[in-house]
Amino acid sequence: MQSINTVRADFPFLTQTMNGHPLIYLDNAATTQKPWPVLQALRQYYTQENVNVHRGGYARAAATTAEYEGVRMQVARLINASSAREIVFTKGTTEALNWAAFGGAVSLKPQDEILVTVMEHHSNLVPWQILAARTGAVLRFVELTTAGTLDWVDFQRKLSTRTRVVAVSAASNVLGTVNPVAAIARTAHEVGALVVVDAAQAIGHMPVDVQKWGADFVAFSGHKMLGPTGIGVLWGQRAVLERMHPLEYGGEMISAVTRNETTFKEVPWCFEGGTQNIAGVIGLGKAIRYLEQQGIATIQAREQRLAARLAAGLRALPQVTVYGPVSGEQRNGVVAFNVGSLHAHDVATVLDAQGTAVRAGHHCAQVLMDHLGVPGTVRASVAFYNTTAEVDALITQVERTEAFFKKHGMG
Ligand code: C6P
Repeated sequence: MQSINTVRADFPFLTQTMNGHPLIYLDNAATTQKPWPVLQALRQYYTQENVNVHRGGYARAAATTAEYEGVRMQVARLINASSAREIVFTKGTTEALNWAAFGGAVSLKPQDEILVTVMEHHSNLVPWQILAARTGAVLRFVELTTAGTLDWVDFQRKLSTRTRVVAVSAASNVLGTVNPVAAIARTAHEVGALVVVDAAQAIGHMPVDVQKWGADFVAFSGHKMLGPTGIGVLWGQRAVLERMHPLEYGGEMISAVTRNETTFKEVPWCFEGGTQNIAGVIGLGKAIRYLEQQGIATIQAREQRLAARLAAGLRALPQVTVYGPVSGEQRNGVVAFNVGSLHAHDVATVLDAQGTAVRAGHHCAQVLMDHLGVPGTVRASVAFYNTTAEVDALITQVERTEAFFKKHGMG
């Protein structure tokens, strides 16, 4: 990786102030910042490459179509898919997971079971809840250990021949827990369940190898990996994608249309009806190239180091509770915490006043909040472009917050 100053110079967002202080952006799990190559690609697309894809026969249309399809190949290489035809472009993780649930790859009958974990983001929970309600299937939850990791014994206990789907996040957006996806997929396949992986917090932060994972679907968002918003990916095993039906019918996903019937394009193009987010795809391609230049393993090591430093610094403060595994390989860059009995939003407001951006609340993981017994947490999430000075500043700010509220008889 380049020096931290060189890296930071690629991210114009980071040079701002907030509330009169240099901005410390520690909300990277919500969305990551975009480097110049991505920003320039978006500008270039709209100023010089803005044509529709898969339609026009003129030179510019062919070039933009080739660029768009080139990004499909880039995505395939990034996640080690065996073919670019296993890559479906979506709006983001949420849409991708909805495709996985409602696209017809899963067919459920009453008393079939869907297994999710207590740490799932609503995007990998609500679709399964709805699918269960529509089909009479039963939604079951794998519990967590006291360390905040998936309880493997409970997983094995709840997995049975009735389990038709196992839906699990590769990495939690609250606990920072990294789940053993390959082992989960292998075990779930032994009972014939379909395995759906929410990789929103893994992609761009750790190596993702869909062949090693061996799942059936993997979903992620471009905006959490330095790319634009409004673009994401559903990867599916080719045979599983072939079982799916389109959820959107109309332009460009067809092969031939007569007055009475329509035949559809092949996978994955039959799932990309209407004009797609072409700029998003092109920006995503530049984000992937940027990540690969920095090196995903290097990024992971740096983020783990920063998060471990942050978690250790916060844990050392008497009133602070840090959630999730202590450190090491099972953790990503997310650190959720609370300060005494202070409301997470109050803590975040105090940090905001000092120029630090963190998220507070339930983080779209209310089942997890119930499990933790709190209405919400503060959450700091690092990216490789954060500095140790920023992490240390947050620790000092939390320490001061703790002292301030204590002095005033609160918390
Ligand atoms: N988590 C966060 O602040 P979308 O919004 O579709 O790009 O991603 C949804 C999603 C799915 N799974 C996980 C594990 C996620 O973390 C997210 C998005 C953001 O934690 C926004 S709620």
